[in-house]
Amino acid sequence: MMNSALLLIDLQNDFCQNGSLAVPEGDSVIDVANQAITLFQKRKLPIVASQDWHPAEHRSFAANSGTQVGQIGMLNDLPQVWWPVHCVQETIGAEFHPKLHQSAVTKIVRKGQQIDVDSYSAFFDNGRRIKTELDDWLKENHVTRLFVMGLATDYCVKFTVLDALALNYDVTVIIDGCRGVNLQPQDSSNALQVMADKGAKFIMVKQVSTAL
Ligand code: VGL
Ligand code: ZN
Repeated sequence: MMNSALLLIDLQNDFCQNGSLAVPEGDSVIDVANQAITLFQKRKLPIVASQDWHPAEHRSFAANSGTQVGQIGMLNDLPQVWWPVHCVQETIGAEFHPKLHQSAVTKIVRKGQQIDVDSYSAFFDNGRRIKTELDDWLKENHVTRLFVMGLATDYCVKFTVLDALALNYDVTVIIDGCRGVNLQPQDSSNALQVMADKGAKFIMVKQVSTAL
């Protein structure tokens, strides 16, 4: 028997329309998230949401590192894409999308608080030095199977899925619930390919109820 949880990645205003790091069609996944939430709620299964949660001084922000948005540099010995200011703690941009049924969320996991390291994955920072509370929480709740969706396919969804697989979770990506930044046009399709190569399964949200 595998215990499933829904893992919603960064469904926050700054990644949606008019946000500072708006993902193309980002808003369209909110409705998909709500459909999945209803299914998990009915079965009393956990619903976890990650939240990108940066201090205003975060060094992944181009403005704080004297760099250009979208360029790549180094931060603390790690390759770093320079981002616009986004998901600053306690701002509207960091809040979940207003249409998300967030009262159904069982657990919120915040990431990216450390000023000099980015944190795409909901499990670890990009240097894999610090673990968030996600893995321990899932283990305490006997979760072995994750249904993952959200923003952005080519960053936070990708790295969360790869870490989940490395931690031996059974991982299914709800593909119509994901959208990517696509700094390069193929970034999201490449990310999905890497996830598949490492063992992730893909389904559409309408197939979730029979997969549970
Ligand atoms: C994300 C870039 C920077 C994401 C977060 O949620 O995919 N991308 N911070
Ligand atoms: Zn971020």
